[in-house]
Amino acid sequence: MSDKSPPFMFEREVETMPRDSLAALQLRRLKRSLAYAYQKVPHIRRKFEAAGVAPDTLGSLADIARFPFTDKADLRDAYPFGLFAVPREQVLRLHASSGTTGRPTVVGYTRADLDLWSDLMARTLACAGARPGDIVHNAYGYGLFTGGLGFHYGAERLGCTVVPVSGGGTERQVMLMRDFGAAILCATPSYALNIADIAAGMGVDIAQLSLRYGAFGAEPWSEPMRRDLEARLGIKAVDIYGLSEILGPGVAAECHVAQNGLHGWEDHFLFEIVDPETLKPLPMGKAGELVVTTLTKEALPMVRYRTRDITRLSDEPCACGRTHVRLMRVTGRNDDMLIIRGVNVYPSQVEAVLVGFPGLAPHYQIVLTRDGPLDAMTIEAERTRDAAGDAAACARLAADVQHRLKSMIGVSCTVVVKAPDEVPRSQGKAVRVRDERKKP
Ligand code: DLL
Repeated sequence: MSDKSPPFMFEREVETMPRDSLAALQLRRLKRSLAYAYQKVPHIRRKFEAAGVAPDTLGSLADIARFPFTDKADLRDAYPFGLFAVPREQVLRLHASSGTTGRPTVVGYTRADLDLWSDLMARTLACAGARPGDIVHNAYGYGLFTGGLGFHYGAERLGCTVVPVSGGGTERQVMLMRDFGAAILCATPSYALNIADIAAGMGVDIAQLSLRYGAFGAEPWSEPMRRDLEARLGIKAVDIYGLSEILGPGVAAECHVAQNGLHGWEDHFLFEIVDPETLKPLPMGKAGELVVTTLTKEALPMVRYRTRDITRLSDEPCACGRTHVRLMRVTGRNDDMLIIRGVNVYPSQVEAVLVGFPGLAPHYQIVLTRDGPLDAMTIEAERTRDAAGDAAACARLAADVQHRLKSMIGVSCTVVVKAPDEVPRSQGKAVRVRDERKKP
């Protein structure tokens, strides 16, 4: 491919549509989707009535701000199928969140939804650099989590050869990637790192294999982590975003061309950013909470779903030629934000300081404890194999990291440097925070 040829796209016409045509398409679809949700889902109808709005009062995209939000509590209250807009018999697939706090969140898909999902995942993978004919090594977990099957059907739709390996059995994963000649690795960034470590331990240099791109998402990660993964795996690492309540993966994807923000698939979703406190819409470019309305979903239409994810949008032209708005990285969920002695901290900010720090491996956990009336934060980091392991050297390294964290994010914490392999490894979404505050 010469530098001048446009990048491959799965649906070029819609992905490069002029923004005014895209807005007109969104408005048409939004009107239809609001009317559909109102008619088919009593819970949504009641919410609209309580807010004094009806679908036919929407004249412009901005009018969406008058409609009520939906959030996780709506899904939980309607557990398991209460928000479905179609009879259960028309739902061909269910997925669910792990539900660490109470009932899981259940989502459903009609045949048309599954088709749409495959198309959007084919677009997502192409955006990330995959081509028909590529071998796609899919290490996202298969099961109720949307990652595994989402990537699986998208890769097939694009015309790739899928290796449905799921998470775990990491040594075997390395062997299969090498022997089959994987071109695309799909995994959470933390699991990709685990794969890189295990490969190194096996004496396999993944950077020398045929791998070209990593499609990494399902958890927040940082630019230093991207650089680390790219160097170790010899790939371009691309960020993929999505959430089950809206679809699963396939809501937004970074392009391998610019690697600078994730194109949200605006022909199927309406994106808003609101102030997380006042819930008022924020203008393009301002950071706040991402709110998504589905424009074409059948089984589970969502109106103004509060993702709790913090990001900002950009409608600046992108080097890849796609016109769809970009999510400029997702820092993490509002609920993931830690408040340590009055300072707001996201785990991904801590990660950005730790990854690439001389002498540290890119593995960490944040432990929260009580120190009298105050919350205290301890960072458990891990030294690299070639860093000195004596107590004095570890204490010096810990002090350096502590100092850097204080100057970069303004937070005072304790850093403990552990021996190689002592920080737990991830096989899916990494557990970044261990909250020991509630324990007696
Ligand atoms: O994580 C869907 C997915 C699978 C996305 C595979 C990408 C790749 P849930 O399990 O419902 O769905 O979790 C959704 O994970 O609201 C974010 O808080 C977080 N998240 C997902 N992708 C990213 C990302 C899948 N790229 C929740 N960056 C979302 C930061 C992410 N956070």
